[in-house]
Amino acid sequence: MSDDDIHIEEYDHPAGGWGSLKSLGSILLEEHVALAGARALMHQNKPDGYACVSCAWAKPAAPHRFEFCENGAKATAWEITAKRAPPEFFLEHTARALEGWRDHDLEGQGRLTAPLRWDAATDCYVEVSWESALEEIARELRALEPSEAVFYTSGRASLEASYLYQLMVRMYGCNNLPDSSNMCHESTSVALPKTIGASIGTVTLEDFDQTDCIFFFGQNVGTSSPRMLHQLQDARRRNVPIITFNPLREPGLVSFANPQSPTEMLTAAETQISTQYHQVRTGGDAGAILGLCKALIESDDDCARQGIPRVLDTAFIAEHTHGFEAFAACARSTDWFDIERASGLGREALTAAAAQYARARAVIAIYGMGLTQHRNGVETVQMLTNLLLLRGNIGKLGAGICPVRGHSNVQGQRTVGITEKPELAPLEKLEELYDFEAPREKGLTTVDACEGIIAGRVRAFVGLGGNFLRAVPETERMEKAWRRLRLTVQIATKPNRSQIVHGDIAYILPCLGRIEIDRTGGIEQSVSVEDSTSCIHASRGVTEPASPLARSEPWIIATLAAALLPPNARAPWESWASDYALVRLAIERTYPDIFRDFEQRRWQPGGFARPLPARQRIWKTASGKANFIVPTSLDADPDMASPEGNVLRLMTLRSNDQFNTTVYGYDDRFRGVSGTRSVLMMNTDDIARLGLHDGDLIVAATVADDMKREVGGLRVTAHDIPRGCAAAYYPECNPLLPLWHHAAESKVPAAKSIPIRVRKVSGPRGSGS
Ligand SMILES: Nc1nc2c(c(=O)[nH]1)N[C@H]1C(S)=C(S)[C@@H](COP(=O)(O)OP(=O)(O)OC[C@H]3O[C@@H](n4cnc5c(=O)[nH]c(N)nc54)[C@H](O)[C@@H]3O)O[C@H]1N2
Ligand SMILES: Nc1nc2c(c(=O)[nH]1)N[C@H]1C(S)=C(S)[C@@H](COP(=O)(O)OP(=O)(O)OC[C@H]3O[C@@H](n4cnc5c(=O)[nH]c(N)nc54)[C@H](O)[C@@H]3O)O[C@H]1N2
Ligand SMILES: [Mo]
Repeated sequence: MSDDDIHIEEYDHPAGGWGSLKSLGSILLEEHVALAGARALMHQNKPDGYACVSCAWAKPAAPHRFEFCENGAKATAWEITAKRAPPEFFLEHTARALEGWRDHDLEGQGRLTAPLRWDAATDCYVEVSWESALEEIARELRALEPSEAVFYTSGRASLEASYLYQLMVRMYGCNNLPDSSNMCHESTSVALPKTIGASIGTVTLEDFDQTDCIFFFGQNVGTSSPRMLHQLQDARRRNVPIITFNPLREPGLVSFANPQSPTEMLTAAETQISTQYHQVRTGGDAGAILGLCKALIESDDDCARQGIPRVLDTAFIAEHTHGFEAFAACARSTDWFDIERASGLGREALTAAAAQYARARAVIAIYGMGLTQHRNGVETVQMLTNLLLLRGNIGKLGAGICPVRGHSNVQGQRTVGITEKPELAPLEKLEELYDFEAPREKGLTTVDACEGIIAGRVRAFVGLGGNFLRAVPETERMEKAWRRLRLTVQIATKPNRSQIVHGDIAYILPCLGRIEIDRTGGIEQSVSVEDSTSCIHASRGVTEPASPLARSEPWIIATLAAALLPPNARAPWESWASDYALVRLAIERTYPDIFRDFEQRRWQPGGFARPLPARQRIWKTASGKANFIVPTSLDADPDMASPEGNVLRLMTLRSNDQFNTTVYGYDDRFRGVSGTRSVLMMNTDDIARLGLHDGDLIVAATVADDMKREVGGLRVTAHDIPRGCAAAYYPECNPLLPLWHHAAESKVPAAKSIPIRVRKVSGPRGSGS
């Protein structure tokens, strides 16, 4: 890429709008699926169609005519692409040669078409039969201790595939089931059971219709869950205030033009999304939210003294909560100075936000990776529930907590047993149904799995989707260790680096995507997924499969299980492989409360909702109440010696042109970056203070004592971001993220607060100044 292709400018248009239509048309053309793509999109997120493979946002019962967004359409085009990576491609390029390829170019080859095995003599992946592949994988796994194998899942696989996968792994003998949520919303799954007795959000679409105030923390809606902009736009039409906390001024959170509304498009009308925008310091949310709570509690104290109506919902607090006094004491005694320092926000700004909160009958709090991917991610999520509990904003129409899930079925996978925590899986039930002894030892999280791979304790890695090696921290050490694995198996749709770097025995197994018609067993199969609002939907593919040799995920897992496990009449793997209705029956038997009448109800428009006791104010916690939690610290990053000085706090995030490690292209339209991903967004004062200039090329180095971690070739880019904070793209910057730098309890890598220093290499455009 030449420098002339790189453009950086400010973006001052609304999210959505013409820009998004243009971008959509071009990706359908690039993937050579203009017609097929347009046809498929009409079925996206529709009751009889397929669930989008991009984000997990709710699929309404009465969908829009076009119930998709720019990024969902990109994901569709990327999956149903006419491009192919057939065995010939792998014969032409050795694995070593492919190591030099960028993520975009690897996946850009297109869909995998045949099972492949790495051949040591030629260093090429070579076509093999399914039978021999699954036979050898099973043999290799049987030769190991079960604890030496890791079975990863990325959050796309259906409920059916996920259920079979966890059952296979447990019958094999371990709980080593890390998944992408270990890097994502695990902070939520650990935080919420202690506060409200649920591991998932409580908000449904109905609440969006009834809310009268929305708080929005650390989630980039315009890129990561654009269909939610419909709910936000509707709320704004009703004059509902939206109060946003984000270090970056993200255009999708500022304003939106609906590309599906002809009038808005013709008149260039746009909706203001955020009514207050607080550019909190990265990692400053615990401080900011404590500030909101302090303002509310202190004004409530005033009301109590004056004998006038209270600010807090004292009846709710008395009846439904535990620990209020201790939390209130903490809020009262924390100094505004400390809150301002931690959050980077002034007392007036926080008091103004608290005043909006106090005026609202029902408040929704939405959040994403900006809260969960910090060392104190769990406590920050708990702080957010503290705020909601103050005015009874859980278990009330129009109110609740709304973690925006990442992958399209990541929440559902947990529902059917994908978890490394044995206590969260229905082990007794599984034992009763399948007559085996389920393992009780704790399994490995993503971070544990990485440690095990580096230490050589883990010998085999099976990936059900995803691109583990690129998604995890500590890229360089991980790549070295990955090569020492005995067995690597990737069930995937596209080539990626987790396959190209590989173990002694390595397989790539091509699977069908969810958008494709699945004719396994000679019938048209369908699958099911759960969205961010806990509604469970059927999903049926609509396009022809990429290759006759690609197999469905349920088939691959069930066939591997049949080869791997001793015969067991109770676990009919062969039948499961060819009729997913039988898998759904097994899911219903395992979880009768959630999946009653699963086969029928999943076709209901809008899906069927999981029972959620917290919505009814039934608190499944140890105290039987909703718990206030006192924070141990407001500091997002105890490792960071001095947040001032020349240390910057780096957040690694997504562009508008990627889905996680899948890089569609090199433009981040909303942030005004095009033609490159190698940028370091910085505050102009920091640029000047550190003796840098916009456009300088720098090396970023992690501030950590244990070893050197660097990423070079980054271009200093002035951006509207608080002083002391910086931003760059994931996964390119993952070499900077130490494996030990993760959230307490949840072990989610703290990808949003990496302490770094920068070193100049050359001046703008390589002038060497
Ligand atoms: N198009 C597209 N959609 C996606 C994905 C994708 O890659 N592309 N990924 C999917 C997945 S798996 C996930 S988990 C979600 C991720 O969706 P998001 O949660 O939106 O994740 P990020 O892009 O990492 O951005 C996080 C946002 O948090 C802000 N932020 C960073 N640090 C802080 C902080 O300390 N405090 C606050 N308040 N804000 C902060 C950033 O400025 C950014 O706006 O999206 C899903 N949807
Ligand atoms: N620094 C930093 N690191 C991060 C993050 C961050 O914000 N910053 N975010 C973290 C988060 S939130 C997440 S969720 C993880 C994501 O980590 P992963 O879920 O592991 O990664 P993806 O990029 O979503 O996986 C892409 C690959 O999935 C395969 N694939 C696509 N569709 C299918 C399918 O239908 N079936 C199968 N079997 N395979 C398929 C394709 O081959 C593709 O190459 O990354 C985490 N890592
Ligand atoms: Mo995620």
